[in-house]
Amino acid sequence: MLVTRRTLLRTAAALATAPALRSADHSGLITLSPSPEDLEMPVGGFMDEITPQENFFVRCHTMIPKVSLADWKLEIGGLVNEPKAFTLDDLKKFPHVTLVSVLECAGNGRSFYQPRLPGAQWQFGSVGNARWTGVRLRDVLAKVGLKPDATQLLMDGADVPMGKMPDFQRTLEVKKALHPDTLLAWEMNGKPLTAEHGFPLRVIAPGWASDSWCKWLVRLEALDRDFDGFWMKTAYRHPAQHVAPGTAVDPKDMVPVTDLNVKSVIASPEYFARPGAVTVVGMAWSNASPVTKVEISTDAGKTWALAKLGGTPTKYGFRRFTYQWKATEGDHTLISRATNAAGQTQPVEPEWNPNGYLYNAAQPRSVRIADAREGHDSVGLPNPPAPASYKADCMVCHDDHMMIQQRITRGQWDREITKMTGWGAEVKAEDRSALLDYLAANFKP
Ligand SMILES: Nc1nc2c(c(=O)[nH]1)N[C@H]1C(S)=C(S)[C@@H](COP(=O)(O)O)O[C@H]1N2
Ligand SMILES: [Mo]
Repeated sequence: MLVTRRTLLRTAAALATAPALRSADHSGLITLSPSPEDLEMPVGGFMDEITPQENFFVRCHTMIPKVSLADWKLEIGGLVNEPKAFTLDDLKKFPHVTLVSVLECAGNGRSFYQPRLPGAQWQFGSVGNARWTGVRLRDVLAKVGLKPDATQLLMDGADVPMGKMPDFQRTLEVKKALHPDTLLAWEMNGKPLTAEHGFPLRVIAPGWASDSWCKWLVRLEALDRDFDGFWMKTAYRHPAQHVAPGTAVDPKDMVPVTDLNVKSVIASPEYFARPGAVTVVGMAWSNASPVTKVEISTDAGKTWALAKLGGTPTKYGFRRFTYQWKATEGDHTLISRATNAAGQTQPVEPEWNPNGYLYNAAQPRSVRIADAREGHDSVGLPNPPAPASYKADCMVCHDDHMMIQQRITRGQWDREITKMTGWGAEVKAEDRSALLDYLAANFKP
């Protein structure tokens, strides 16, 4: 189907009039993009071992779909002996499982990469830790009988793409799907999933980045081959080997993002503290291999000391760490560095990759120790008036915030315009250079 600007506007208008389904108050989150919603948890959120719903980051590629439980079912087909559709009540008949796991966006930390990369400019907080309740995916698959030649499970949610953007469809390796910790969950922290987190059902793939945690799940299809949709073949891939920052990588040398990296974030102190005894507090997490050690440096990495691990250890969850610091007046650089049971440690140098995934460098943080807090700068908004095409072509689906947080080069904006035109934005040839000038001048690195 050809998507004209009219149909695009109509879709946007229809979605805009749908009732608000968000049930959590997200006013404490950092808005990267209000629509579709990309909301980040501020570093203070790393004080909580279990992240409450209102503090939990939100990442949506499209508008949140309106799902009515009365019409909802999960269809399972493809290479199975007996294709079936399950209601939520049907699923609730399988044995229930509750587990604690971190959910982290593959793009978390993207904003720290140099050279900079396009995409949502997450800093620390596109990650949270929750208690998920549901059933084992493998129990449900046993009911439909997965055929022996099935290798991948295609997951599809109820979300509909905007314009000509490809539908968010991803596959899970059958081996991961059959792992006893892989769940189909309807509850987060003891409450039904809210709309933004995937009501009524989402995939829980502990230890893996959250692009594999399909929300609003409506269909699973067993395949005997790799799926070649955009979100598997092009997106969510990173180089198999280390590459120098800025290198163009041949797509054949890229592999899908799966396991998370070991990581830690200091929650407190955030920017300021008074001189004297200061408790450094934060959270560390990892993949299927639990965190075994967190080290702290208060002198920009010259010396390191062991932090104390606290809280409740879980296989896939946040692990609290604390460190008692005798802070003296002045500016200090704090760094935390976690290690897991497999011996993986956070690197000092970020592992740059062309899509900006799985950032886990031990991140230096500046803290001022002083008796009085001093003022800080605020971010300025773009100045010269925008060309009409900015409003007509970009603002149909986005909002200024999406542009502000990018901070990318002119060449990168040029490629973004090409990508967006491919996805249905109707940028007229005569408008393109003014639009590019505006984007490049106002939303630069
Ligand atoms: N159906 C569907 N599932 C999805 C997505 C999506 O856009 N559509 N986004 C994925 C990505 S990239 C992330 S980071 C997580 C975000 O989960 P959250 O919004 O519950 O924090 O959902 C994942 N599951
Ligand atoms: Mo993500």
